[in-house]
Amino acid sequence: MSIDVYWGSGSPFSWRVLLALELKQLAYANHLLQFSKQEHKSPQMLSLNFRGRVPVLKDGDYVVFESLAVLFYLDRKYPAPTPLFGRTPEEAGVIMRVICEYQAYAEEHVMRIVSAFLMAAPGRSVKQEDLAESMHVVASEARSIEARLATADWVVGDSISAADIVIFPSLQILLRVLAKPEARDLSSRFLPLDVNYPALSRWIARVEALPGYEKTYPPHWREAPPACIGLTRRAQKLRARGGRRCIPLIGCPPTAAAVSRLGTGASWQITPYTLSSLAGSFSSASAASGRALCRSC
Ligand SMILES: N[C@@H](CCC(=O)N[C@@H](CS)C(=O)NCC(=O)O)C(=O)O
Repeated sequence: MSIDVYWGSGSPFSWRVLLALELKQLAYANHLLQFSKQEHKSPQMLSLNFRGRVPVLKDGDYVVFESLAVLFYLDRKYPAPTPLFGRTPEEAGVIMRVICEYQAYAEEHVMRIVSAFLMAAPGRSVKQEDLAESMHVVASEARSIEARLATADWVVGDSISAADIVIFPSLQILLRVLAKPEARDLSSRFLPLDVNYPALSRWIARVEALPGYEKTYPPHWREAPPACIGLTRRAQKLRARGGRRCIPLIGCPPTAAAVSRLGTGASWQITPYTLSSLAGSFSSASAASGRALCRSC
């Protein structure tokens, strides 16, 4: 039997499925669909998912869509090596509870913010008050996940689970959007992440360090690295003084994984200052490789 996965770059729902496949160490054929060409609405795709959405997973003759359903299927079908829904009924209950809470109280607001900056249709602007309200809800839901991660490495229990996989891609896309200069007003209470949500920030690095993670990273994000995730306090002061042409940035790139993704000669390099402010996030190899300058410098 062979597994086919149909997905879109930057789709947080698709990203969940890719992460699960990597965690399960499953071989799969990768079908990256172009949203811009409406490939997800082709007759073939509509025959797999009449809603014309991704992700869709086909395992032999069996087809499943809706990302959470795909995770559940994969876990039942391929329980080893990493169970996604816990090892005990109690753990499964908590994992599902956290996922349900995320979907019931946070997801809609995350997607509203993301859509407002990434997919705003001409003539259809989202009201600023609605965005501010969504940001408020997201910030408070993030606080409860932060509390969980303050005492554990993973959102539920002592190993990665479907709860991490469901939440992680949405947080990543949210951070990418909040890093945009036009989102500055909205992001000011949320960013820098490592200052406001240190446990979430460490958790992101933990997920990024998982084997296979790089294969799941949205390909078009590599071509267009995010804008700055946030300035360190010292960098803010330096900027206020106007004393430096180039400002070291915290969170861009946030981890050694991100550095290797961008590669040498990419838009970002690492300054010693950024390195010291992110002590622990960078390997000495990347420390040796240079300076981190703002893209606009
Ligand atoms: N609830 C679905 C959401 C899937 C979804 O909305 N996918 C988006 C990409 S992020 C999509 O395919 N959009 C295409 C469209 O609506 O035309 C899931 O969890 O899989």
